[in-house]
Amino acid sequence: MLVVCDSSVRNHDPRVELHRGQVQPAYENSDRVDAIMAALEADETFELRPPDEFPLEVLERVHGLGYIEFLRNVYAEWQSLGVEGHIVPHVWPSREMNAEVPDSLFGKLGYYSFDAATTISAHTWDAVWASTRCAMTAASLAWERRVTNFALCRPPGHHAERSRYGGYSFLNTAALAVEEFLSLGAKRVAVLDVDYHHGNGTQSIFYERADVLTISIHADPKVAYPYFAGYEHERGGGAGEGANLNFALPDGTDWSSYEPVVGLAIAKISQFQPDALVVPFGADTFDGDPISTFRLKTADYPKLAGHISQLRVPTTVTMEGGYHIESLGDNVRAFLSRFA
Ligand code: OKP
Ligand code: ZN
Repeated sequence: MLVVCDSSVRNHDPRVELHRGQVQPAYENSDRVDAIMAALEADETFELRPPDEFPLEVLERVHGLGYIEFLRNVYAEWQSLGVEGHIVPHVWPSREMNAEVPDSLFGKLGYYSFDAATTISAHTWDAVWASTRCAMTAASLAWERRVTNFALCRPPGHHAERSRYGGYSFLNTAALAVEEFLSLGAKRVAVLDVDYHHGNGTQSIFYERADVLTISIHADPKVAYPYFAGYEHERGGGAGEGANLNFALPDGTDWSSYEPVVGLAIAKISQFQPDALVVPFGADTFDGDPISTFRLKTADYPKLAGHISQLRVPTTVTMEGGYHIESLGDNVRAFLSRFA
């Protein structure tokens, strides 16, 4: 299987994360990529290649221009303030406020984000731009060769909205893969998000679209991040009514309760008859994941992939979460091996 990857995704360095009232080492760190790379490099069935070049404007298929410019410039602006410490927003517009983009960097940080657990560092832009190029290159090659392949994206992307970052995500790699498929001639594209967390960004980007079916299987947002999206009553709006589907599962979900839901999602995708598929994959559904509560085992990932591969359409898997470093390489390889 082809793996599109770029070492510069290692250079996004959040260092710290605000977690349960403590500033602690970030769960989402570059050890994750190293673990996945080591596992795939050791297996000769995977062929690694770098991403292609793309013009920056491709990002406007998904993201707002003001947001793109903000992300490109935020670190330089931060440095010019002469401030110490990590770039973390501390104020957001409430629902009562009619927000406009403020001039102050601290105001802009709140305007363009939705949580305080997602920090920006010197090379965040280079990393997230490389990560999106991995996703778009993979989609383009999956389309051309009519195969399933893997974009080793980092950090995650599926929480990123059109103009807001959060949930460790800045640019929505899965959404950009969808748009790449559409630009190459796909008429309908499906997204099956199997990260532990709801893919709120991808949902919101395509919410009113009838040509993109978004399905996410995740922990119930009543008790799990992102809390404010991922409910089952969210079914798409306008022309996209019915083209978004959420499966919200309880703490402790294991393969025996996860698998039937995968079956429902696959049936729905089959009916939709997509020309291509994007699978934002998180290994944070794993039993040992430090920030999650599902109970999937390493041996369950090939079974999950087996269901998905029945769809038989050009498919790009984008890497999302997964924070149990010791098992991450094995889990990703186990999942991908069933497609290879
Ligand atoms: C990203 B992906 C506070 C908890 C914040 C954010 C979870 C983002 C998960 N430290 N949790 O979907 O794996
Ligand atoms: Zn996740």
